[in-house]
Amino acid sequence: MKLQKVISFGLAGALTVSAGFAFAQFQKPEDAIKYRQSVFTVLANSFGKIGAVVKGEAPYNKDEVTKNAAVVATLSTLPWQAFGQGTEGGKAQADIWSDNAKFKAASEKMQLAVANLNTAAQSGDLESIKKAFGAAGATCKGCHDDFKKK
Ligand code: ASC
Repeated sequence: MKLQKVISFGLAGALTVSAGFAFAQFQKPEDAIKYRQSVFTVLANSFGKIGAVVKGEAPYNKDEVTKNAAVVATLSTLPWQAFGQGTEGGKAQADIWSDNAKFKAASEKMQLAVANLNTAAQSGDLESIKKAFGAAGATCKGCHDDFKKK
């Protein structure tokens, strides 16, 4: 095989694999909806556990808060890939797709805020944790106000 042919086959193969991956991940819109809702459920659970500490409803334990903040930070990167074209539904408002740049900006704001919460958790300073938690919660609420059905 000529080198050029080898390269073009290789490129076509790579494109097929990457496109195939996007489709293979969610075979039906309901799969994407279930995926993003599941991520938000687990994320909210860990975020809520930190919230209980912040509100004084649970004792402050640095290791616990650090673990939960790490879960939140990791999961914060995941839901967005499950809001692709054709996956409208669940509690998602249509604006997610019609004003996707705004949704993306809101998702990035949230990811930054929870990364800051993760840093604060590692510092072990409860006052910084409280501040970072408040800022992160505001990004959750902001996105819900604009993009989540009530
Ligand atoms: C939570 C949770 C949210 C946010 C939001 C903050 O604990 O489940 O969705 O905080 O209520 O305003």
